[in-house]
Amino acid sequence: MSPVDGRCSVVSGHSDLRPARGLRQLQLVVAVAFLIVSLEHPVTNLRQPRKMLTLHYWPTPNAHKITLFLEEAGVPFRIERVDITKGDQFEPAFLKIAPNNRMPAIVDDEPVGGGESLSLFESGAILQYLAEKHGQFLPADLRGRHATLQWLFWQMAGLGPMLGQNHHFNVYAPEKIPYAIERYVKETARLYGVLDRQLAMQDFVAGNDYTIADMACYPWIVPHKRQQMDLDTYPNVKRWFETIRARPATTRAYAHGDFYTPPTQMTDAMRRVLFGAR
Ligand SMILES: N[C@@H](CCC(=O)N[C@@H](CS)C(=O)NCC(=O)O)C(=O)O
Repeated sequence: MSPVDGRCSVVSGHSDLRPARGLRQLQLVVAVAFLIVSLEHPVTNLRQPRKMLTLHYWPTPNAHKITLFLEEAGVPFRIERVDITKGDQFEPAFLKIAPNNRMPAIVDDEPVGGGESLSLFESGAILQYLAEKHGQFLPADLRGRHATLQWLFWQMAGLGPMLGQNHHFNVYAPEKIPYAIERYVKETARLYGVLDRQLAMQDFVAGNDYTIADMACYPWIVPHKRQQMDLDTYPNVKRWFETIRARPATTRAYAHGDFYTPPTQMTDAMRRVLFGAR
């Protein structure tokens, strides 16, 4: 075989293909320097145990909130997958950090002030923690801070749970119950109306800056078609939605879920895990 044949050139062992001695020494120096830098670097840190922020994650709206923050703020993190369709949320190790058997959850090995790793569940609490730790996406002034937390709580107590019920009765329920569908579609429309009126007055949910309140709401507006909502009816929500969708960090945040393609139909096994009320 010819030495230019790509399949054999790597394993040929021909001395004429080896780099000259000087070049080999240079390669060695570069490799050692890379190793030394990697040992301390926050992302490639090779020392064990590795201090990191771990996100317990499966690609759903509540988890996208957290990747939105982490990508916007440029915080290094690792993902631990919690396959909620197979029941990972009931594993004893996961329940120790998230006793409500729901993800997302985080474990931060480097909390401010040091000490034990800090674990948290509930996406709203996680967003507030990260915003306070990194000093981003939560205004420091009294009014701005509480406007943001107010809309964050609105999402956690209203938008999320109601739209979740909309998904349940519209998409997942094996039996189509008109009363339940109508109830949650109407409530969804009411909440979209509230959001639309708020966004008519300012660029983002809690003011003119992008905050954790927007990060909490946006992933729940992504599936608007499945909620039977038409964004043309809510022009301010549509403008806001398109603005956030166009942010490079939003693309990076959602790419973490690219490994998973949700099935078009929910299987009985998935139904038992998710709706078996364990
Ligand atoms: N209020 C919680 C809700 C979390 C939640 O419902 N997570 C869902 C996925 S979006 C889950 O883990 N479901 C697993 C199950 O239902 O067993 C939060 O915002 O973090």
